[in-house]
Amino acid sequence: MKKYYAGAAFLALAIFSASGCTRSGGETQTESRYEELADEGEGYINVGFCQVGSESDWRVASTQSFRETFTTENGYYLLYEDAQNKQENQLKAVRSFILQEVDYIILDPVVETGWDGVLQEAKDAGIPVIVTDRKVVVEDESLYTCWVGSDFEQEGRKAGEWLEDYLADRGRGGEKLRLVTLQGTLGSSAQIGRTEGFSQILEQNDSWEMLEYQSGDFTQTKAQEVMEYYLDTYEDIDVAVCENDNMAFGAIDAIQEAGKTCGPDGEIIVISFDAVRAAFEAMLRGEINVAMECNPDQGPLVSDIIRRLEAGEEVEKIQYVKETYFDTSMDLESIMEGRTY
Ligand code: GYE
Repeated sequence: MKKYYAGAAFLALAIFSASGCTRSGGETQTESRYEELADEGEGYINVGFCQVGSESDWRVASTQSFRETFTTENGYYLLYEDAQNKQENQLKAVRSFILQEVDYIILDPVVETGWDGVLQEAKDAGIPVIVTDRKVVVEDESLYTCWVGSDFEQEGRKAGEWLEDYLADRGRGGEKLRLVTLQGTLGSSAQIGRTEGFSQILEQNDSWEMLEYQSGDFTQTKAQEVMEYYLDTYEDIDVAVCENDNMAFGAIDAIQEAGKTCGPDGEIIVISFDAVRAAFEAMLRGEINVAMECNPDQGPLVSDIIRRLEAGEEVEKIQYVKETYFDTSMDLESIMEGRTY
């Protein structure tokens, strides 16, 4: 077990000063803070987890999964950083984890690129990095130990295939269709994969016209603005593809405020991703047509990887979580009962 070392405090201070986080009391206070961490973490597996932020219900469930898994009862001491959706905050957090000599770094990267430098630093320090949920794209794959998360491209493809089947079942196959997409944070794996997967099916349907793509940054507020703009700009919109549930909620607010309707009995088909509890409720209210499942409960999977690494075992480089989808033709109330998020 590595321990935090007091010398790191001075370097850490430099980082926090640069980020404007120096506390009153300066050097001495910062140094003692790390000495405290050194004591607290002793005897545990020290894990630094760098989370994306708290932009959505999915993210809240993800944070809960990691916090509930990486507890002292389970043998872990967790250092948690919320990056507030900014890669620069994540770079600082990873560097501070390195300085504190944690045993493992868990990274959920906001965007895919720009990680080579800091991951090389972690590798040089001998700290394994487990990437979770979103992916990193790096020149040298040995810069991280493994990745566990969702197959976003498949989610996007399945959403497109669901739409094909839905229309065919209603005798609307081949009908001219106007779609808009509310994309997630640009450059994030969830956005890239979902956009790409859906567009593969879009290309196979000549009668579908994608009017526009705009990012709602995975948030309800931003998505509502984007949908308001779409409704002002385009007279007829048949489908809103929302790359997460919270953006679907924002889109629904905009649709209803514009005096339009959505869902299975409405004018606009709403396709969503994540399938959090509030999305089930929206489906039960008849506002969302379908939610492609994305499982945020990845803490236990990462813990299992760490346990295997601790035992000197090999781990698979890429591990996908199992997922399905839910739509209003299903018995949603009973499905909801067995779900934790
Ligand atoms: O879909 C969205 C969140 O990366 C899968 O991030 C995650 C996405 C999720 O903000 O709700």
